[in-house]
Amino acid sequence: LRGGKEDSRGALVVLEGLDRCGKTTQSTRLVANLEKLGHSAELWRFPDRTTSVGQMISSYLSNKSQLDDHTIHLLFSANRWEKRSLMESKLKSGITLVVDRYSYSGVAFSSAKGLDIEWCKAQEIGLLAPDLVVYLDIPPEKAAERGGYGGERYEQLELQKKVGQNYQVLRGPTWKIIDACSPMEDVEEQLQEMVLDCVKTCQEGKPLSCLWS
Ligand code: DGP
Ligand code: NA
Ligand code: NA
Repeated sequence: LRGGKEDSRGALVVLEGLDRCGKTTQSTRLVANLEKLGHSAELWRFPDRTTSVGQMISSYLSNKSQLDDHTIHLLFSANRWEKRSLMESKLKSGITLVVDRYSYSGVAFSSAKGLDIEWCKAQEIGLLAPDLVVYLDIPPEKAAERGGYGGERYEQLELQKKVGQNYQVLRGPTWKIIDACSPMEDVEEQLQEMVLDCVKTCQEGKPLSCLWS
């Protein structure tokens, strides 16, 4: 019986975009707004730098260590895999997860460095598929102007341009685009509206699926 209470679950919502598009601010506000409206929600982010794999990633991003491009790709992917079962149990217990970056970052950034896109995607097969991907769209030049980049490895205009092109290739039916150059309050409002819709269909029993669907 589809739509019964036993099928009810939280939504898996992913925010994607170039560095400095506003993802972190918006995902934080979104979770606070969802909770205010009585939904249980958690903010997650990838890379999750708190795990031991995450610490290797963090050290690489801050240029404290060097790794082969394939190796770091597999670490980013492993960092998502190590959270998969917790992710599934949270969703099944009715918690909506708002995730700041996911597999799309993995593919968009690594293929921008020259790795084969299909090889990049293959490492993500079987991870949970988001119910909604919101892309905060900003021209790379505008993002670079926003208070300057923080100096991490990928925060360079030429690379970000390629990342933006790769994101376009990855767009699919679960994607919604928001103009990240709009006033912050407008972005917040549009995002909340999209997510509430998605939360509702998941409460009604939309089945979980896996990447790449
Ligand atoms: P953030 O903590 O959101 O600033 O992300 C750190 C940086 O790592 C950012 O430039 C995006 C990049 N990134 C995130 N996920 C992946 C991934 O899976 N693979 C690669 N190559 N880069 C990623
Ligand atoms: Na960053
Ligand atoms: Na990641």
